[in-house]
Amino acid sequence: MTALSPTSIFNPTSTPAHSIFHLSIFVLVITALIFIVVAGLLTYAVIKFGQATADSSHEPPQVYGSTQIELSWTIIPILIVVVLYLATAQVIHGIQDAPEPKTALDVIAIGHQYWWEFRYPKLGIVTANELHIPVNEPARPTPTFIQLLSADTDHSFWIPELGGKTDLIPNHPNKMWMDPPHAGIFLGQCAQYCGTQHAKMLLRVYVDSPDEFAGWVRNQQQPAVQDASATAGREVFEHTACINCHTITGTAADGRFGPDLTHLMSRATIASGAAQNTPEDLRLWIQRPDAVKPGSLMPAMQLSNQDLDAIVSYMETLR
Ligand code: HEC
Ligand SMILES: [Cu+2]
Repeated sequence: MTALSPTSIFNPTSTPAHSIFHLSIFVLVITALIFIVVAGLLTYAVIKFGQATADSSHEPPQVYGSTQIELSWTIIPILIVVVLYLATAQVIHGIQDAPEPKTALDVIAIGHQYWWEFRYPKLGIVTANELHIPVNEPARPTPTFIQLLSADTDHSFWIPELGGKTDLIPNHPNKMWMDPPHAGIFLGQCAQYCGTQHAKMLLRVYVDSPDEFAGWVRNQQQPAVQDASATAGREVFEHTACINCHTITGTAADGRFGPDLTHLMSRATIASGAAQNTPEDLRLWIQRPDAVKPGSLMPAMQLSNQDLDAIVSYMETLR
């Protein structure tokens, strides 16, 4: 198969995605067989007996109250349903009750209108929208176990190639896991309508080689760099309401309503994939978030051009 979309459900790359894919093919085959048998019998009957004739001897024999026929149309469907039920229950059990190995990576994903917060409690990392996880190696399994929470309303976490869709429900922690066998970028999206900007609530998962992942972790664990060339922008930032909604470690900013910006430049996109992380898009975003994502919960801060430029230069130093 070529040219599959990056969010194709037909290209499973992780154990849970594989078992869901196989189950869906199995269900599809059984239902296709039922369709062929029923449609075949129907076509046969229409062709054989569809023609009205004056001679009523053409009518097939009429059967009344056959226990045999009634048993067969009761038992066969029951068997089919039992088989489908058992196959589904086995897959659900295999995914939901998989034991978490000691070497697994723990992540907490929190859905917000309209962005994703990712916390790595054991590593002391907080980031947004772009999730980094290590490749799973059979020799030393490092699957990623994700606890799913919500800060406001219902969302749904779905990376079709890596795992099934799982909801993030307020006050009801859910979990899911994935064990991708090779590196790459996997895309996904919020799959539960959560408000105006639900469609621009994209997800990006970087599956890194062990070395790349260790490097990423080291960088994320550093406090924000204090770059002397950006002091002016930092001043403006620290004296604006930005700090009530955003965190930058090592500064006065410790808000949690919006994404952590400590390592903003380590992300390829901003605003949950709504724009690329370029100086131009970043400037536009800070000036008028609505131009990028109408209805987003970040307000336009009415900064002067000078302050805006200073803040953007400051943001560019947050590697
Ligand atoms: C009322 C809270 C609030 C204030 C004040 C605020 N922001 Fe935001 N900001 C948000 C929210 C919420 C998002 C996420 C929006 C989305 O993706 O839908 C965001 C997103 C961002 C992003 C994109 C981050 C990413 O990784 O996607 C940047 C950069 C940003 N804000 C910078 C600023 C700056 C600079 C200021 C001050 C001039 C500011 N914000 C003021 C709430 C706020
Ligand atoms: Cu959502």
